[in-house]
Amino acid sequence: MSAWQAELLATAFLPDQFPDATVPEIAFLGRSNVGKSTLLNALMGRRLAHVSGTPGKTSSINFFDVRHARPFRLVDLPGYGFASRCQKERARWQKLIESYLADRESLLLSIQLVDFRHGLLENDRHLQEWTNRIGLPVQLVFTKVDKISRGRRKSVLAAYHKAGFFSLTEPLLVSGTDRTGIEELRSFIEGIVAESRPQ
Ligand SMILES: Nc1nc2c(ncn2[C@@H]2O[C@H](COP(=O)(O)OP(=O)(O)O)[C@@H](O)[C@H]2O)c(=O)[nH]1
Ligand SMILES: [Mg+2]
Repeated sequence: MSAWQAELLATAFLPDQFPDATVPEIAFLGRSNVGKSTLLNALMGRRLAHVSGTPGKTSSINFFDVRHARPFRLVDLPGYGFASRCQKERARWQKLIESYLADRESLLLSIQLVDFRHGLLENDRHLQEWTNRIGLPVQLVFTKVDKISRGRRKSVLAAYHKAGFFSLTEPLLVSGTDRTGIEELRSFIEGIVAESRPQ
């Protein structure tokens, strides 16, 4: 399997800027700096998403069209948990994310990214409770696994299992840097799209 052919379709700062919901969508969300842009770029095989050393920069939702036998979209949601954003800006951004996740009829699944070194932090858990309450399926994906040695990964994951979380299937372990788990995540997403009803 090779990288997907993808292109940026739309950037939305407001719900009325969302493109028509004509294609199945997979949304990516996580705390700022979790490695979301790096992962999206690894999946798409192109630097379409902006990688930043400064967390909390992106406040728009970006829609990427993936060319495929069954076309679908990857949706890059703004990172959460960045405290120093001003309150008004934070409220706008929360409304934007929530209106997308709660109302988007073409949304199949959201992929929640969590840094493998930290596990689920308080705002990750709040998001899990909220998505669970609105009935949105969530797949957990742990990022930056290259920062933990192979030998330790199993016990780290077991500790997170013990602490508890919601995930559609067993969490996937990925690294956008050394490409661990990228092919598995691609197949997982293609499987979700293949199982979905035609729109
Ligand atoms: N070691 C390691 N660093 C990563 C990985 N993914 C991202 N980073 C670094 O983490 C920082 C934030 O990455 P970015 O993709 O912009 O995160 P985002 O804010 O979630 O979009 C950057 O300095 C990246 O180089 C990874 O898989 N492994
Ligand atoms: Mg980013």
